[in-house]
Amino acid sequence: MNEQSVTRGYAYAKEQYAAYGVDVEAAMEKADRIPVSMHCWQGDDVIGFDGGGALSGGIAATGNYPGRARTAQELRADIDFARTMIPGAVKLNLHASYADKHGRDIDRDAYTIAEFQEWADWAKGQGLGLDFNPTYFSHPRMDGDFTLSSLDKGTRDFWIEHGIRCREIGLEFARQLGQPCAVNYWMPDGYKDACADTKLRRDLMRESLDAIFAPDIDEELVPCGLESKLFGIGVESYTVASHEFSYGYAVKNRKLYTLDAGHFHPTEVISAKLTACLEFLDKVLLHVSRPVRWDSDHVVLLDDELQKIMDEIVLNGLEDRVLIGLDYFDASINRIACWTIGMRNSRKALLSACLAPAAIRQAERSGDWTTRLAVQEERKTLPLGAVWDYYCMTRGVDAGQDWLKRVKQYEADVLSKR
Ligand code: RNT
Ligand code: ZN
Repeated sequence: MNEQSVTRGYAYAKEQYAAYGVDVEAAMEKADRIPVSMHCWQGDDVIGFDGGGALSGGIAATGNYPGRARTAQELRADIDFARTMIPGAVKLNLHASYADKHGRDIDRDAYTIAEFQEWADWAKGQGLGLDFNPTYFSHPRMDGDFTLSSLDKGTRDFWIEHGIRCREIGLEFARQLGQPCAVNYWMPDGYKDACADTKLRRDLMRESLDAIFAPDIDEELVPCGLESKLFGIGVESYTVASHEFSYGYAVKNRKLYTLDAGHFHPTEVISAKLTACLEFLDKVLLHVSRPVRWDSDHVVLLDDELQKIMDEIVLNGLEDRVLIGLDYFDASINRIACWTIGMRNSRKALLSACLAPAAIRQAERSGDWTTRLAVQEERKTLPLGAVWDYYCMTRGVDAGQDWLKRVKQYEADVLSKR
């Protein structure tokens, strides 16, 4: 983009926002600092490198666009490239299935930092923090769709050990990288068809989670979240770790609750749940995603719900209590564009939240709901795009659609040769 025209647009935007009492410079700085955790699994369709080769557990990446990362080296190179187009504070969210076993016969119940040292070294070199996830899917030790709530004790124990290992690895990441590592627990456990006993599996799941969280591991450095879900593909009728189960467990045991935007009934939105959950929890984790008719994990758009999520965080001063992460996986278009679009949209929505006129809330407080509605509507057409372009330009990241040309070039030079 032309630097002069971006600068001109910015000068105009600054004036427009100033008329609403908004300090644009301060808003850019604030939006820039809020961490967003970028999910590694968009780059390879959630397949991972520890042997599974295929995705299971009620989730599915659809499409077969060429260029999927086949090795950790390729995935890291793709992330490095994507990050040149993504402004603002970023963390990288890793799954245990991205372990590098170095040819050894080692399973998920025995992973240590050794299987992730390359990731930690790379993250350190990039100044990136890491978040982490045990992988309770795509593995032969799954008992159908059951893991921590399997009726078989040996199976449960295997997955309990995996859960503990991931807390230990998270602690190592936090120590090596000098920032907390959030560990998210999502288990696909459930039944495809109507079941007779809904209690037994939940009893087992609770016991297994208690065992995972029994070892004393600093929860400031390794906050752990429990992700609920409504249903999965092939697991439609009953989910062990449902909303009530996961939220209840988190509240009772002082864990985090993970809200995934695709894990609720179609008319429910997670933006509406944040301040309610935070009355009873210290922190929540977010999986910002986009369900289309089901938990389809489409690329995050700059839509009303994304804006509402970021508004809830920023306007309520919850930046330290809501850990933002993305979770989607589209294999039907360029995967690096998927990351770039979703990450840029998330940052754009954060910027818009930081630019929101205080007059809206002030009007509500004083009972002037006419002004509240009027300014809410005016806000929608304030020149966010001009501020965004300037923000990108001054952070050394492509403004406008300039990034797309570079993605196409990378596709021609690198991805198409895979
Ligand atoms: C699945 C959950 C879970 C996964 C990732 C890969 O429905 O959303 O968070 O998408 O852990
Ligand atoms: Zn999720």
